[in-house]
Amino acid sequence: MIFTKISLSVALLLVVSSQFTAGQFNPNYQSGRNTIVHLFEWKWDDIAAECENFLGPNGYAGVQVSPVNENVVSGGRPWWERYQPMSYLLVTRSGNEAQFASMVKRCNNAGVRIYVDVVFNHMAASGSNVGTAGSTANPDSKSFPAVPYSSLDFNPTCAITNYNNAENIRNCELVGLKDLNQGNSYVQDRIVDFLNKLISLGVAGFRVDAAKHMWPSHMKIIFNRLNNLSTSHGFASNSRPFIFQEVIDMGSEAISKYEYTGLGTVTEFRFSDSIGKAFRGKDQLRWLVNWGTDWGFLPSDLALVFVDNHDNQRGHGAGGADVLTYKTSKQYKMATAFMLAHPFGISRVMSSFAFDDTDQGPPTTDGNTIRSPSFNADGSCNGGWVCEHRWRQIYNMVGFKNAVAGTGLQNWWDNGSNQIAFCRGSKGFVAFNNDSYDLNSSIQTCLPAGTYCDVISGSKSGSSCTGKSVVVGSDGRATITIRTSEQDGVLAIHANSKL
Ligand code: AAO
Repeated sequence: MIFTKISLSVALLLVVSSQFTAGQFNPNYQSGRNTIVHLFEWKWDDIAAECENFLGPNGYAGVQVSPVNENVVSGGRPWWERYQPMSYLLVTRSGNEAQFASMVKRCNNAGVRIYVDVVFNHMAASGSNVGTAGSTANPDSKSFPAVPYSSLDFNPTCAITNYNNAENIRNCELVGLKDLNQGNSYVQDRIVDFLNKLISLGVAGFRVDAAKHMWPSHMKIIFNRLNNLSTSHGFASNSRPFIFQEVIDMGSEAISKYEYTGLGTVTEFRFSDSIGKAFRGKDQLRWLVNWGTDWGFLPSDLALVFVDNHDNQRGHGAGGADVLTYKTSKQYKMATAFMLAHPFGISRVMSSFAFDDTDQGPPTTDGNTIRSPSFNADGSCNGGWVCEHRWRQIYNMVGFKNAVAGTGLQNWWDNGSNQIAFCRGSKGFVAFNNDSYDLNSSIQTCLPAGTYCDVISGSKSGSSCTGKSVVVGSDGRATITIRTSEQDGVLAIHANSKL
């Protein structure tokens, strides 16, 4: 009898905990939406308006927002001050708690989910001692009274010096940031309270900063204690927060990304590196025929993929000269179009502010207050904001990805070099030309006969197309032309761009 009771409760526990972990892989998108955009350093009020005016209407699924909790105020206001927590009060240069709560609500109502970049590996480094909510701390003595944390809550002081040693990576300080001990139950409580508060405000999940620097066994305890997503914010009951962990694993260090895949999805930095090399011409595009796990990537549903992120676009993290950014716009748009056309991975689009100096913070009105983006007649941004997500070639491919959802890749075509094309079921077709000569060939598009608007060179507007039109014959074939003189090296047509 006792035995049955115990085994029953063990079984129940197993069911419950497996449900918990299983849910953390689902991005909780609203239906028909498939792409996250990182609105790096945007203010909450501006994100709310962007959800309503642009992201919702253009089919974006979610926004990764910059860290929401109080950070240190650093001289010159570099962007990276936000990765130095002072407390878990929700006050930053992006806005306060009321503004954050209002943004989450307005975005959910617009069909767009919010994912918070959460920093709980560490607290601020020595240096400044005042935060964006006015809290003071003494990082030198590991005293953060606004949490409160004391020296008892941190690992002993030592520096990360050896990426071939897991203990050093996880128990020592990343660039001098005071290293919290997530094995400590008091620290776990503070982190769980912080994350559950965000869940109560309606967020859909978390980007876990510096996950590589924390023990997976500690993170598992924390994630399993998170509440289900809030049904009052429109999530299905029993939905688990989506987790994507920042783990840089290029294949040559002590820590493997596979140590984290039991907990949630993981950022796939090899994707960023490989796609940059390919579209910079260091790899022929024809080799992309087996793009995916054959390239050393995580399985598709575990891989959070991107062309660039806020670190590697400016040489931080796993940054290399091969990473493509807005600064190399033709190749960047091609790589982004490939990411969004291809079925591999959970895709994230980067949205940057322009910078020359890699420490430079976002545009401001007075050196401190973040400036709101303003918009040109064609919808693009100005005022120092690049807004890649508002580039036609990018947002129209977000629409392409939505239109072809659920289909596989088929009918791969290439010219033996840098001209490639493929179909997504009978819903979409895309072609790329990265050769130094024109593409002009008859290719199978897999689409029903008709005239389609190329969503790269223009957009469908009523019954006409502002860009190139493509005529698909009754055999599914079409003459595809991408000249080297054109602004873009891509052509894309899909079910919803039929004229
Ligand atoms: C700032 C100052 C520092 C100062 C510090 C404290 O810049 O000079 O000491 O404050 O006062 C961001 C900035 C930092 C900034 C920090 C705090 O990037 O510059 O420090 O805020 O304000 C590692 C981590 C990874 C981390 C990345 C930047 O593993 O988690 O460094 N990214 C996240 C955030 C990031 C943030 C933090 C973490 C901290 O996205 O924005 O920092 O919250 C190897 C390792 C990687 C390691 C890199 C960099 O990478 O594998 O794990 O990333 O080294 O050290 C090839 C290899 C690749 C290798 C790379 C570089 O690509 O394939 O594996 O080379 O060697």
